[in-house]
Amino acid sequence: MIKKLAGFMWEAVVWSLAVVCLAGALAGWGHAAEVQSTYTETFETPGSNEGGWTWGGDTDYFVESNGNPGRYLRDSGLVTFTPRASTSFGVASVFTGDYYQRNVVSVGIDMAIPYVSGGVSGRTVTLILLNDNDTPADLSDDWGAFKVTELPIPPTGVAGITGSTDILQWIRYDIDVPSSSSALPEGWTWFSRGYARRSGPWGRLMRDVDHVGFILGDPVPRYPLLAWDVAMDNPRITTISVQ
Ligand SMILES: [Ca+2]
Ligand SMILES: [Ca+2]
Ligand SMILES: [Ca+2]
Repeated sequence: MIKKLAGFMWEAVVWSLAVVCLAGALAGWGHAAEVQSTYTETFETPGSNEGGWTWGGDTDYFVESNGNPGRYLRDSGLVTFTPRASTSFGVASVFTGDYYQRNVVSVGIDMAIPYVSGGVSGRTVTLILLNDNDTPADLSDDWGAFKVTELPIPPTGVAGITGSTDILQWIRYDIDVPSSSSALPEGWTWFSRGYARRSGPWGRLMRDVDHVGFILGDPVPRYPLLAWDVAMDNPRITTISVQ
């Protein structure tokens, strides 16, 4: 009998909670809530690399600890003017696709520069978004836009060593993407590899982004060729949905 009564009371509690929830839902009727959500590739699961993030060479490797936090992707043998942390060409993922429909508000990444062979002061991070013109294997006809931010690239060098592992100086970057803008947003510049298309509608780019990249510098000036040791963790994309 006591058990039965307890069960009944529990049921009553559940029902009253349900009514409270219903009342809350009714009170909020007509007020759509904007919910912001971020997808992050933390690299914590071995073998997981949504979007095929790479430093562009073929010498990327995963390090098990001292990321931001945990596992991260590093390239210690990169020789280039401007390293780029990017998705792989031809790989569809949560980081690419229809930014307009998904209401993308920003993309982000954490980066560190354990070593570089020359001076890089004054450089800032650039975000580039490209459409592959439906030919992912042919980079010459890609087009899109980039934004040179005012965010300095990470400090160079390591903060120390634990055991045999570097302690890196991680910097977090989140860069706005005005996916619902009707024209090229302020601060953005059109990009075309082949000069066949010097510009394109921003709306068309936002509906079909095939490639996302974070460049350690401005893509336009000519920098000296340098040897780099670079690291990335937590590439992410933030969207807003109305519920
Ligand atoms: Ca990680
Ligand atoms: Ca292409
Ligand atoms: Ca496409």
